Amino acid sequence: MEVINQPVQLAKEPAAAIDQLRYPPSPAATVTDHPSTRTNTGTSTPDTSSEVGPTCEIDARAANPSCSYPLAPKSRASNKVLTQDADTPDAHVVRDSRLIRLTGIHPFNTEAPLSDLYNEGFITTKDLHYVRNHGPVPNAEEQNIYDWEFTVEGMVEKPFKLSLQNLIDEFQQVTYPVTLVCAGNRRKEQNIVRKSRGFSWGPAGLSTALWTGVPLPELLRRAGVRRGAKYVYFEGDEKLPNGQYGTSEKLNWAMDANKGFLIAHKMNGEILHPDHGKPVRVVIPGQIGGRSVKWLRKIVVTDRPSDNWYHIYDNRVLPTTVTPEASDSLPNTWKDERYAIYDLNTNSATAYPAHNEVLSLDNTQGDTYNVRGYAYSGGGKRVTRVEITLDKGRTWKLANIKYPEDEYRNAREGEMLYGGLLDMSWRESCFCWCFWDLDIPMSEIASCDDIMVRAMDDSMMVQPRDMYWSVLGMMNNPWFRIVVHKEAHNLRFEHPTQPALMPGGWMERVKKAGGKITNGFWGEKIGEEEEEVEEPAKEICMTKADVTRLVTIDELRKHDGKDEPWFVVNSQVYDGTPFLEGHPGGAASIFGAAGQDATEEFMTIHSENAKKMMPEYHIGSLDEAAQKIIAEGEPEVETDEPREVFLQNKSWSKGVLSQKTKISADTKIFTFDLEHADQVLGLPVGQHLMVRLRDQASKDVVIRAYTPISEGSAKGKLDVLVKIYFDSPERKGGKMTQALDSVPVGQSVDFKGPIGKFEYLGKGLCTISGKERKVNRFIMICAGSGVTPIFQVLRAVMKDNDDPTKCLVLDGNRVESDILLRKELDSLAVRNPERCDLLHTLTRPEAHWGGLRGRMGKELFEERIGACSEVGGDDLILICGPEAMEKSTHSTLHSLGWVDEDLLFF
Ligand SMILES: Nc1nc2c(c(=O)[nH]1)N[C@H]1C(S)=C(S)[C@@H](COP(=O)(O)O)O[C@H]1N2
Ligand SMILES: [Mo]
Repeated sequence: MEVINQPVQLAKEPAAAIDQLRYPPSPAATVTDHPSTRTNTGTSTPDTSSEVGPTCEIDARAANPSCSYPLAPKSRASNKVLTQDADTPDAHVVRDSRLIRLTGIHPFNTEAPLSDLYNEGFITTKDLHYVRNHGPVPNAEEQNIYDWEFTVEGMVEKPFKLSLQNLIDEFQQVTYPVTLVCAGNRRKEQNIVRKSRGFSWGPAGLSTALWTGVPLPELLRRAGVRRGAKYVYFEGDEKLPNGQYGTSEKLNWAMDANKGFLIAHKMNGEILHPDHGKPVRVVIPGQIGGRSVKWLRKIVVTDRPSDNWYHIYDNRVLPTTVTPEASDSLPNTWKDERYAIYDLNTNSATAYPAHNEVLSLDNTQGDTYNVRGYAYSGGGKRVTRVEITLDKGRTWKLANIKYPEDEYRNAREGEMLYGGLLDMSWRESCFCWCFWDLDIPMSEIASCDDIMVRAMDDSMMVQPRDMYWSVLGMMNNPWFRIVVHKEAHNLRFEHPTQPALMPGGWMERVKKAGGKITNGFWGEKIGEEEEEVEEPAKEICMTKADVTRLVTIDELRKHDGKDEPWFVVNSQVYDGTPFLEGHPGGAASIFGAAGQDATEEFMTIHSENAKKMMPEYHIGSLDEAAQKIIAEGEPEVETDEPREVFLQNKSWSKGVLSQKTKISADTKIFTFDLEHADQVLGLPVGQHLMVRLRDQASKDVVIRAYTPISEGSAKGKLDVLVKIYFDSPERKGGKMTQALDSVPVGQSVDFKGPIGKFEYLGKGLCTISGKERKVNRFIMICAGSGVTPIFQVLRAVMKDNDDPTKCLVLDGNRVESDILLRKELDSLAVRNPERCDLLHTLTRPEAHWGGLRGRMGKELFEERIGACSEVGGDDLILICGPEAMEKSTHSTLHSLGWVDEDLLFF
């Protein structure tokens, strides 16, 4: 492989000249060229200036009294660990109580009140710097922070590991100001238009600090980048639901000193604050904050963009046509690099007038008001124009712009700040926010309806009037609009939104009043436009209007058997008899509820459609005495007699979680101990059980049906295989599966059952809703974790050598590693070649995959299953998978002539 040690050599330019261009000669420049010859100051002597904290300000000023560049205002010395954080994994982090929490208590995602942020000036203190943490903050203090190590590896000649101490000792340090902006800045505005998959940032999701560290090109040069490498991946330390936080960048940007990629270990002259990456982070100027990986552990040079979950499913702007629901099934859209955000877009917001600021109109003749705020652009571009309109964009006024960043460019040659070279004179790029302001006569403000601002950058791109809404709600940058209200002798100003769940702002107000915010006129009525008022979600009525009968507890209790099973939901009494056959959960689950209050199970398991059917079965309501008895709950019947069978259909039995076995990235087998070693589970083949637990976060009770993978006749133990749908920053995961995953070993979970309308009796005989049916061949179609009930039936069929029944199994997955119970399935097929035909098909197979490819659609079914030859014949199709798959399978089978009589959906 050809070696590119210094990409500059490819350009046929003298390397030294380019280097000089990038790093103008300075007293320390030679050190950079020969890092190995530099005398190491010894591991026990960390950079002392970092401990000096605020006095750095004095040092910098003393070294250069003429310097005019801003330094950070003083941080609050009194900050300590906040009581809110005490019970979280972040109990080691000292924070400022002014920060507004956007995602509850934990993880810590916060912005300062806009006025406070603006008032701090150009450099933000660590107290008010916005924070975006996907998970817990690593505790770097668990070791000496200077021993913190990270690697430089991948497609490099000389991979190496570096401690923070090495980073400080062996490389030239630099310092410069950078504004970090979260891609979600101003997202609340998008969320009001339409809920996106992201939490609600106000306009203060940005901050500026002086970062000290080593330019990334220096590290990459030491490692020697190999030919063919095109990307560089950064990975953080903290463990998150979807793996480590990591993201990649284009390598040629990372190598380019103009782009300013920095490996930083100081912020405003101090050791990094834990929330901001203590002790080492990446800082990538001009780009969204999401690329600046904190708590850095790995730098990996690669030939392709990262497949880290957070690189794919975070920090993207998908086309505006993609809805949150649709995005779930568009992995290729997510992976499309064109939709990944790197450079920031041009944006601006108004800090003053502040939200709810009130101005008296008395004696203001001749006065002006100084309207002011911030603006920024991306990729090093400069904000070249800021304009204000008081008449909805018909006319504009030019605002003044201040660029404090320029003041650092005037530093003397070789000037040091916080132990790093302050060397920006050669770099044209603008990596920081700027401030704009304009004095506007009070008379004009008093007579306008709104004040709007827009900025333009040096490529003449101007902020748009209209919002570009997208699934993740990122990069929101339409004109920032403040509404002016005239109230008696006062003016009151109203910003678009307030951050997080805080009420307030014209957007919310306009929407509630039925205005359509995206109509091009900020939701104000134009002409005869129809008002669209959002319907509040309606409670579904489950009662029949003319039912007046009062039911006593004795009456209810009489109907506790298979004969006329009655059950109670929300104090209303229903007769399940007419629905025994039609119930998708089988008659058994109605029998299970007979004579009882089934509110909890019913409400958590059933869809809106199911609820709509309820009036048909409504026969009365419980009388007061009965309601009281039900509300107080049943006394638990305790018996000393050890029970033979674990599952009961009328009461919950407790299984104790004894083991969690991880079998893939998101799938685990949960093993429960039954009440005693000889107790049988008691689950007929083909049936399911209900699992009940309490979600620790919301305290809600959750109930779901599962099919265990242990056999129904198994004794003492119960194994349930569960794919866990983790929460992601932008999407709620599975409530049940995550709650189950967080149950600690040793804790109990409730089970009840069996339920289900299908049962396999053996030798081809089964029952469906109680009716017997003889089957010669099962056609089993499953996907993902839908394999579990299929597996249970398949195993029972194959276990009995005298059972002549055949099985065709079609198991669809995405990639090979997604196939669940692979070994078990394959071994059943291998041992029964005559009877078991097992086919795996993958939609995203790796190159070496030798099995079927593609979706489980018409083509596959036609070829493998064929058309239905006889309705109610010898074939029965069992189907289990995600809802979308079940639906499409249903219609495809219909088109092949199969009818519902021969289909069974688990
Ligand atoms: N390791 C790690 N790095 C991370 C994140 C994270 O959660 N973990 N969040 C990213 C995002 S989305 C942003 S906007 C910035 C925020 O940096 P700050 O918290 O220092 O302001 O950090 C980025 N780097
Ligand atoms: Mo972010």
